[in-house]
Amino acid sequence: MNETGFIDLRSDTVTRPTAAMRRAMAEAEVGDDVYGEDPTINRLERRAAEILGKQAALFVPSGTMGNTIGVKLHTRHGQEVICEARSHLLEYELAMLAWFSGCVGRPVRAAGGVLRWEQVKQEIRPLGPHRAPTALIELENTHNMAGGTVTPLEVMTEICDGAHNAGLKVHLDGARIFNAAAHLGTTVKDLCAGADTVMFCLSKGLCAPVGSLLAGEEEAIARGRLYRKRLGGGMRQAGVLAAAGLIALEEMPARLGEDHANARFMAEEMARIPAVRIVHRVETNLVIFDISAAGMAASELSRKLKERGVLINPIDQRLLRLATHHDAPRAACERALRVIEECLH
Ligand code: TLP
Repeated sequence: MNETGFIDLRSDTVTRPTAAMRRAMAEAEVGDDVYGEDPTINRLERRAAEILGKQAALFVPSGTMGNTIGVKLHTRHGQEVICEARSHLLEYELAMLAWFSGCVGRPVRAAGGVLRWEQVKQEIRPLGPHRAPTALIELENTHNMAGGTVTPLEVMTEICDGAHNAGLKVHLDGARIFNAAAHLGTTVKDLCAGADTVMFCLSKGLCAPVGSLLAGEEEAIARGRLYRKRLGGGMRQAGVLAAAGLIALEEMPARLGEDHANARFMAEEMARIPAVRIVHRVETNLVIFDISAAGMAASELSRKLKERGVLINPIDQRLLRLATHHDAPRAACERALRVIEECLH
C-alpha cells in the first residue's frame, strides 16, 4: 500500500526510492554534469556501461529520452524503423520517432511480442525510388504491452547478427532488461551483447525515483550527449539522482524474482475467476488480463477497483494491465486479488 492508502498496481514506475536511496541522495557528491563534472553521474555511467558490456553510457531523465536518442543516433530523416506492433516506441512515446528523428515505424505483429529474424528480414526495405529504406531494428525486452514477455538470448542474437549482416543497426528498449535477465537466469551483458545501443530504466522495478541510461559505443554516446542537451536533458547537479540510481543498479536486480513470483501468483489466482482471461504467459512482473466475459468495460472495472483502494489501469475496452513491484509485496497482492474477485462477482 502506498502513502495515499491505495494498493498501486498501475505500473512499476510508481515505486518510491528506498531508505538507502534517500540516504545516498542526501549525501551525494555533485558537480555540473553539463561540464562532465558530476562525480556521481560519472560513476553511474561507468558502472552501467560495465554491467551492460558497452563502451560508454549516458544518464538521461527518462526511458523515452533514451529511446529517442537511441533512434536518432542510428537513423536519418525519411528512413524506417522496424519494431514490434505494440512496442512502447511506437505506441507510447508521442510519435517521437517521427517528431525528432523524422522516421516512420514499420510495425510487425509478433506472437507474444517476440520478434523473430524470419519475420524481421521480410520487412527490410532497400533504398529505392519508392519506399523509405530501413535503417534500424528496435527490440523491446521485456515487452511491456505483450505482458512483460521475454525475448530469449538466442532470438536476440539471431536478430542482431541478421541485422548487422544486412547493414542495419539494432536499438534495444531494455526498460525492463533486468527483469528479462532475471527470468532467463542470464546476465544483462549477454542479453545486450548484439545491440548497438541499449536503453534501460532505473525508475521502474529497480525503484530509483528518476532516470534511465543509454549505453553503446563511445562515439555514439558522445553524440548522444549532444542530443540529450538539445532535448533539454542537461541536468546539472543530478548526482543526487544518480546516487539513487547506483543503488538501483547494484542492489535491486537481485530481488526482481520476488516481483515475478507475485505476478505469477496473481495470474494463477485470477485465472480461476470465470470472467478473467490471462492474455499472455506471465514471465516477469506484468499481467495483462481480458475481462470482456464480465460484460463490463475495462475502464469500469478500473473505476470500481479504485473505489475499493486498488489501482489498475485499463489498456483498452477489454484489457487491463497490472504490475507487481517492490512496494506491493505479497500481502498487498493478496488484498488486491480479493478486491478484484469482489468487483467481478
Ligand atoms: N512505460 C510506462 C508507460 O509509459 C506505459 C509503464 O507504466 O510501463 N520503454 C518501455 C518498455 C516502457 O515500458 C516505458 C515506460 C518506457 C520505455 C518509457 O520510460 P519513461 O516513462 O521513463 O519515459
